[in-house]
Amino acid sequence: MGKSRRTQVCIVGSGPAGLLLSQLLHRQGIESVILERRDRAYVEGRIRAGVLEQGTVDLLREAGVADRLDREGLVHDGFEIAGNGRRHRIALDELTNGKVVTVYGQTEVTKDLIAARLAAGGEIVFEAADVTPNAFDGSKPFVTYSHQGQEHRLDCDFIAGCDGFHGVCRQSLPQNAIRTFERTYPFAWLGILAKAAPAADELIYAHHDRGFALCSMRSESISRHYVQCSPNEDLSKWPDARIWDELRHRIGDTDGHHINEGPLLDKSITPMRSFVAEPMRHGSLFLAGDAAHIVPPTGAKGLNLAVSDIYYLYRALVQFYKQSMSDLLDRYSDQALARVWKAERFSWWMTSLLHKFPNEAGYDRAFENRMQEAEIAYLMSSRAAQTVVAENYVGLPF
Ligand code: FAS
Ligand code: PHB
Repeated sequence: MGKSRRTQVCIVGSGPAGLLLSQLLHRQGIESVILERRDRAYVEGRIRAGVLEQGTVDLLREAGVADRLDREGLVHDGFEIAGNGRRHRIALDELTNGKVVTVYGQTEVTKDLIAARLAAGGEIVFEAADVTPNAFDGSKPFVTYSHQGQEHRLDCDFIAGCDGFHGVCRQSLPQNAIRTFERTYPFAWLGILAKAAPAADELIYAHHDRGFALCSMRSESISRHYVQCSPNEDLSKWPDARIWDELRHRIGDTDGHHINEGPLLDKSITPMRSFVAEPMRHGSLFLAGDAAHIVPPTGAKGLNLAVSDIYYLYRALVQFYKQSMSDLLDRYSDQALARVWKAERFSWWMTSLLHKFPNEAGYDRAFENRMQEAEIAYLMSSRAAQTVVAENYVGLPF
């Protein structure tokens, strides 16, 4: 074994979960090292989430990384649902006594966190290969990895598995140590990032007979749109013109919003799944973010759930190091999962309500399609139903 050294918390993965945990711990004088498989450009270039709950904004402020977010983030106090030939605005602030969301790309959150970590002398080992968690059943875990041809061993007190759905940490757990729950959906999202003004001032979620569509944004000059497609879609069958045409059909160009075309900066397919691994702790290894759970992006919960996991894990680690207590660490998995499952429910419900489900062989979905239409009509007519949507969309309390 080559170089051997020690830190307090070894964080695997430099996505939002890993970076935010490292930054929050640093501000409490707790040392961490982040081991990241990819290079910095790849991590900063991934185009993903766009809507931040208030709890996420508050924690980014507490981490001292929200200056640009506060300058450039777009505060939204409502969004629209289109369906059954109508549109209805969900007035978030009115329905939740003033709560709102902020539109600010995950890529920007990641860039702000990486810049803050490096400016503070934080250590992010990019292009760390063969990262392997060891001895996490006991109190002397360590992580091995290779970097620039050199083997390394990093001894630590805790391992934070922030390495996403395809990461190594959850896969390193003994099969009988976790129980998983999964639902895959018979559709995906084709997402585009375009140099074009947004279709409207707020997001529009559309249920349509041709499939779901979502018009979102990143700024006044950058649009982020999605159309439902098949899970094994061939991107080459979706030239730009077809995407713009589908968006126009599904959203409906009417007064108050208009699909503005422009050059595409990105075009990609996002699979849709609901997934939870229980528990989120195994000995001195703690899973957080996509490493532990996945939601379909319809409810804009993925990034925000990663942040709430970090809120619980950060507080627990501070209690351990500052007060030599571990009850919050012992409660981490139950506390995080209680909020995860509520967000899983909302994301599953919003996905089931707004997407067009294909008829399966020998099963006619005519009744379910009418149920969708009836639920959308009820949602548009009931303040109580809109309040349920609004309080979940702005984010349930941590
Ligand atoms: P991440 O996956 O962001 O980060 C994990 C990190 O670990 C990555 O940098 C990875 O390279 C690294 N890693 C993996 N394996 C490793 C290993 N063995 N060793 C070291 N490092 C390793 N959410 C929304 O709310 N709205 C959206 O529109 C939305 N769109 C999405 C589109 C796509 C294509 C994907 C995949 C996800 C999307 N999400 C969306 C969810 C997404 O935002 C996640 O919830 C968020 O990135 C979770 O952050 P992390 O848990 O940090 O995981
Ligand atoms: C986005 O802007 O990428 C976005 C917004 C809301 C969602 C999903 C994605 O529900």
